[in-house]
Amino acid sequence: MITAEDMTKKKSSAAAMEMENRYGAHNYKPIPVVLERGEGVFVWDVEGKKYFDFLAGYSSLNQGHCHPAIIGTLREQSEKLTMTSRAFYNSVLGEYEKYITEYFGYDKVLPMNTGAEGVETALKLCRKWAYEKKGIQPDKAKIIVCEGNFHGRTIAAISLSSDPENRNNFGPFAPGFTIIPFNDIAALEKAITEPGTAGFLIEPIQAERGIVVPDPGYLARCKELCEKHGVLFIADEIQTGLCRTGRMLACDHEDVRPDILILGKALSGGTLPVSAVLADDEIMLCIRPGEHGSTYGGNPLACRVAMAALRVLKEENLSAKAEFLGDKLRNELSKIQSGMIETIRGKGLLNAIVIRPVNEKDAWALCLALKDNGLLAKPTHGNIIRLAPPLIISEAQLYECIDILKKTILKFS
Ligand code: IF1
Repeated sequence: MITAEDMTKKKSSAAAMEMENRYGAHNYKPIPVVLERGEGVFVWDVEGKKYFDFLAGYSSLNQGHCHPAIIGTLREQSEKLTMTSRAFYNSVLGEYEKYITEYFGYDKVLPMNTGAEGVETALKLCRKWAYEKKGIQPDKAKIIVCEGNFHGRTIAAISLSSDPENRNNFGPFAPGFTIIPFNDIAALEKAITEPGTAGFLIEPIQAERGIVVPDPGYLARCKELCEKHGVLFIADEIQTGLCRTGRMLACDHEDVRPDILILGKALSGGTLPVSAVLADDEIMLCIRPGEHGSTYGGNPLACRVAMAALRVLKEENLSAKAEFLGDKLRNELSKIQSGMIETIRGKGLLNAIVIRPVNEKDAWALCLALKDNGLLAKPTHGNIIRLAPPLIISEAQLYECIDILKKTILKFS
């Protein structure tokens, strides 16, 4: 039983973990650390221990924890007007819509909240366009996706997933999706000719799968095939976008302009859920008043914060930083002489170490040891450890982290 006094006194990590275990759903298995404060690349646990954050909120913290410009904007707008719903206009939304559409070069934006809502919005836009512009038979639209994808946890997003863990006992699933191998042009060439094909939804790098980077030229070839067959190229840049891979968008590495662009996570600089779907009028105007939306989509607080978060990306030149420091990180990690390291891979500051378990020392055990040494990371899919710090990390801080990684891995080997 947690007493009222328990709730007020400063919680120890153990007490906080026990409270989550007792009162919260068990839909996660976190690394056993209880964070209380964040600033830049650092977080502190409730006992005051300091860590480098090498997960950065799954790339929602590209600008770092509690960025002063973003928090200042959040604070100012939060004392003025936070929410109107879209039943009325508000004084910020139009300014934000102009800002973000000019920032990325699209006619229009549809503002949502979570990444999954952004993906759902893109799927609905693609289907609407298929029936109303491409003339596909009602309810016959097909959208091609890639094996190993992660596009969220909604019923549609898991319907197009190939991962049993995301799907198991959540059926029945939504129809209309074709799964092909990632990084396989021949597979797309074949699937894209299927009658009713309307869209191709892809993560430019498969992050959740373990930072799987496709061959150079793959994205550009996919876009060419989509143009040739009148199929929409839909880029899920929720995790790869916003400077994470060394360009504003991962698609920019190959000069690919998505027909529908989905953003999320760092769009708010890690303050609150903000997502956005961008497209040109021919696609975006297929949705008419009353056909789609959400309670919080386009609220004035989210709009102000998103503009501040986007401004920071450019003003602090974070894509160039991610490119420069990412190369350093991969180069230094590849020098570590350890049988535990199978592969180092990534782009910009979206990287992973694939671990070869030595005895019972696996990726989880290594992450616990890294935690003890002051660096927080977490395995994805078994023995792959994602390494994705805030992009504002300095070169000196990066080298401190490389030393922690090296020391910890060598101690394991
Ligand atoms: C969890 C993963 C990462 C995403 C892409 C859409 C979404 C995500 C490419 C949905 C969200 C998050 C979800 C979070 C952990 C994290 C994750 F492991 F689940 F897959 F980052 F790799 N498209 N990814 O990465 O966005 O609705 O969450 O805002 O569910 O555990 P969301």
